[in-house]
Amino acid sequence: MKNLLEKLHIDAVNAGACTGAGEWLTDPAGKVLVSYNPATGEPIAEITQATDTLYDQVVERAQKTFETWRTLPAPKRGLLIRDLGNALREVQEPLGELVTLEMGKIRVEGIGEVQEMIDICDFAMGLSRQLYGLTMHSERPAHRMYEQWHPLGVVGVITSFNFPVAVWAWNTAIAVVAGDPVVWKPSSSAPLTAIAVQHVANQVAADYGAAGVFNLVIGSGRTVGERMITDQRIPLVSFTGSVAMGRHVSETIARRLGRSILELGGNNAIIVTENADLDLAVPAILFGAVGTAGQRCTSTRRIIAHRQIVDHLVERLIAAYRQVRIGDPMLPETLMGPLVEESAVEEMLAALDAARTQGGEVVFGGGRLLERGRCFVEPAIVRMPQQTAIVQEETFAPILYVMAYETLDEAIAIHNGVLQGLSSAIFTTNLLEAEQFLSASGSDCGIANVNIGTSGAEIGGAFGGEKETGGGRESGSDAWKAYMRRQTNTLNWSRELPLAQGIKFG
Ligand code: UN1
Repeated sequence: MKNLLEKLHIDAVNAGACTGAGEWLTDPAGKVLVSYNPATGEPIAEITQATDTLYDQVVERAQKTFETWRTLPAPKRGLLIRDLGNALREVQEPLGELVTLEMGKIRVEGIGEVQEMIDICDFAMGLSRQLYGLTMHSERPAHRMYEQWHPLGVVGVITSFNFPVAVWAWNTAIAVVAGDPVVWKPSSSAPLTAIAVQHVANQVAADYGAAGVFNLVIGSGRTVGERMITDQRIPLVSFTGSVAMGRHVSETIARRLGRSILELGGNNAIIVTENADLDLAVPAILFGAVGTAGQRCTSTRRIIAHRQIVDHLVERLIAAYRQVRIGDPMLPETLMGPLVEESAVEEMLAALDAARTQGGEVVFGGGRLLERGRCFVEPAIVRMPQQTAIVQEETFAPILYVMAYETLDEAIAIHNGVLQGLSSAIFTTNLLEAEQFLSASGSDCGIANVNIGTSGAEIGGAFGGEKETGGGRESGSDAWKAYMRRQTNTLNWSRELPLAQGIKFG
């Protein structure tokens, strides 16, 4: 562990705010935050959190940097992000391992998370030459009309523990290419991964004289988070977290007429029809429900299976769940590590109790594994007679509810009968069923897949969801537009002044 921390420049005590290389900031008044390894319960290192004064210092620095950063041509800004991607390639393994150490996802998933960071850097680099605006035909002679996309300003990025570094990268790679400095508030459950990333970003920024582009402020939601969402200097805040917090973030930002990108809860389902290839469906469900110990926004939480195949599917799932090795997330044979903290274990157990009270039967797992550690559980499969209140909630743990259906219309109604709308999938070899699921009257989610699971989206698509998921889109496609301001320009190159709509004035 010591070796790993050294490689990533993590000290025993780390400053909780930073604006660039040699610009780590501490205030002795800052409260100490200890980061623990959820697999062992042992402390890893400490952080002196940012105070109000440091927060202001960081935002001022970012704001000042915006004045110059926005004038650098976008393809030049893209070079910085290209170099960030290359620097991340160099630390992919240790950074992935630190993710594992700090929040408990298995090592291959930690390394995969860093791959998402690299991928989005490549994407953003290409994007830096493709920030296209439209041109329009003016109704007036010798007039030209077009739109251009300008940098927006300082972007606040608030991330969650479950993808402690990838979500920063999705936002930051795009924002920085768009011309916006970023101020990052990482999760208090995964602050060390943020410090490691900041060190990498500092190095790259220094090569470009671009200190102040990547900024970090570590502190609680109540202090730093609250400051960010009320701060007029931050025109856009991208927030990943719970629906309850997201509602507060959205209301607060709306009050100051700022912009937000919200990435909130999911309650993702897979419909398995009688025409499904179960050899595909079973491993997809396993990865979706048990991967990352059920702690992805995109984790599979509900299975809606045709009544003809539901029993067989559950048998096969139980057989697959039996093979899942639970333990030290650093070991290559482990498929499921711990939950992030003990309170998550308690929430899982409470949800299972509620499911039982609501008529559910736990057909696999659901117990604590105290002999492994305080944050370890067995993943659970629960058969539910219908979609009761607890099934409609997102519990951030490896619980899979299974329900049966008769007709595809009914399956889609159950599927859409929850408040969240992030990711969804259907397993079928029947084209008509697949198309119905993808149609306007099919899945109501931001992501809808056929014959692949709900989690593990690629960065090239826009990522996000509908309803209580918050409507935000990050990452690929044209999600970059949220990080820029659109300006419509009309240019008159005639010697007349014709008015629009044919108005004669004076
Ligand atoms: C999240 O859980 O917040 O699609 C993000 C996926 C990952 C990202 C999940 N690419 O599962």
